[in-house]
Amino acid sequence: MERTFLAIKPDGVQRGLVGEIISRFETKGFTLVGLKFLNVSRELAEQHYAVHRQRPFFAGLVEFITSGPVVAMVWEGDGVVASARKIIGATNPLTAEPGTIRGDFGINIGRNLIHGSDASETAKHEIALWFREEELVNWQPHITPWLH
Ligand code: FUP
Repeated sequence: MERTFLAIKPDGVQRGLVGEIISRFETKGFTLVGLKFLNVSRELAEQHYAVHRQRPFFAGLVEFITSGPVVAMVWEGDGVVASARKIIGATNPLTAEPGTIRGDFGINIGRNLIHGSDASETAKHEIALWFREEELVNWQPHITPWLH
């Protein structure tokens, strides 16, 4: 079963959007298999955003993601990587479609509320970076197997 890594960034937490954001994936029918609330270390932030190391916004990105607590999650389901990206919306909240998380709640590209893995391989790498294997719960909802 496919998994993705999602993180509600400090702005999502500060604005009280944790429940709203989690709801979108839960009501869609995906399965939560990992969840933690943490202050992100500079080391983890730099590893997570390593692909952006040469970009001008890298320092600001690391500064921001370490500025306050983050909700880190792993969600499971067929097609969850691509579907979660759709639910999240475009990187720039100003151009993200209404109905997406960023389209509904954001206006600033540097404060776009949530991270979602961009591909299955990236997801595997990010999950391993943020979670130990024993922190993930292997389970399947009994009543709605057809959702997956
Ligand atoms: P996304 O996959 O939609 O989260 O976006 P990217 O991986 O391209 O970018 C990672 C983060 O860098 C974004 F969430 C916001 C930040 N960013 C900027 O601050 N400025 C930019 O021009 C592009 C990205």
